[in-house]
Amino acid sequence: MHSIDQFRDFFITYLEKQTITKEPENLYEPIAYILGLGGKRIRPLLTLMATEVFNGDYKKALPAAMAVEVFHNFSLVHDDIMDAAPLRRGNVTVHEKWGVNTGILSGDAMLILAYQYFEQYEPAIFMQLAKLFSKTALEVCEGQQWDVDYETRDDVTIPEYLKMIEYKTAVLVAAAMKMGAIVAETSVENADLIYEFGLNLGLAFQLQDDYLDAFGDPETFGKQVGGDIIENKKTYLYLKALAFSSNEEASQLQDLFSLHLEDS
Ligand code: GRG
Repeated sequence: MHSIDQFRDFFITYLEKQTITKEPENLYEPIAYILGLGGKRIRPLLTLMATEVFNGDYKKALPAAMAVEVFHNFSLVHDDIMDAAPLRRGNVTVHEKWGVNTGILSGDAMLILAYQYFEQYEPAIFMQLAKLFSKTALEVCEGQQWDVDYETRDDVTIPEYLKMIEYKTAVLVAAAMKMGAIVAETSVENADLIYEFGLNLGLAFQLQDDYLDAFGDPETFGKQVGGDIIENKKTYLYLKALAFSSNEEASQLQDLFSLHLEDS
């Protein structure tokens, strides 16, 4: 089994070989820009790892890993427009550099580009990847819509929050892993199990992201610290703070925790 650092290197080498810049240049330049800004590359390396876990060749998973990373970056470009965010990965955001209209169009183009990476697979695998991708992309939209809606609501519950982050963030992590399983041509049962694992990993990941927004080091966080609070985002920390200040919310939180305890 290769190490996480090796998988990241394999992915970055593949990404750097991609020809992104075509005409019109100002549509494609932002795509190359955002993909070149780095980031942790967590989702694509999870795809490669999942393929290898199920005895597949990680090289076969590179186009699927690329599709996941292009989609993720597209969602960041559009998210930054919605939040009017000045910084992404410590650099100027796409819409700040090229304007909102180009940001929207480049994001749209990335969504299609992501899909095109699946065309490199044989029909049976293509069908499974495309189906999973469509379902995931829609769920990400749904999660993002809830996130937007909750900005103007003060009665968001913890279960609502958990569903929102499951859709906004966790389903893509889960799909990234399941795609690796699909490429490895493992059993449906294995693919479903790794999807479940990815969902939980994604939830933990978003909870940590919420925490870092409030307490992260501005140098390493790469975006505006406290941005969620400024945007009135309903994060786990926010809702927990609310729970401590309201008896009704506190008892709801207790019910939720005892439910989890009963489960375990
Ligand atoms: C039209 C399908 C469709 C979607 C658009 C904008 C949007 C809807 C969704 C955005 C979802 C979003 C931004 C979720 C946040 C997830 C998150 C924690 C992002 C940060 O991920 P990292 O930390 O970033 O992996 P790096 O920079 O490391 O890649």
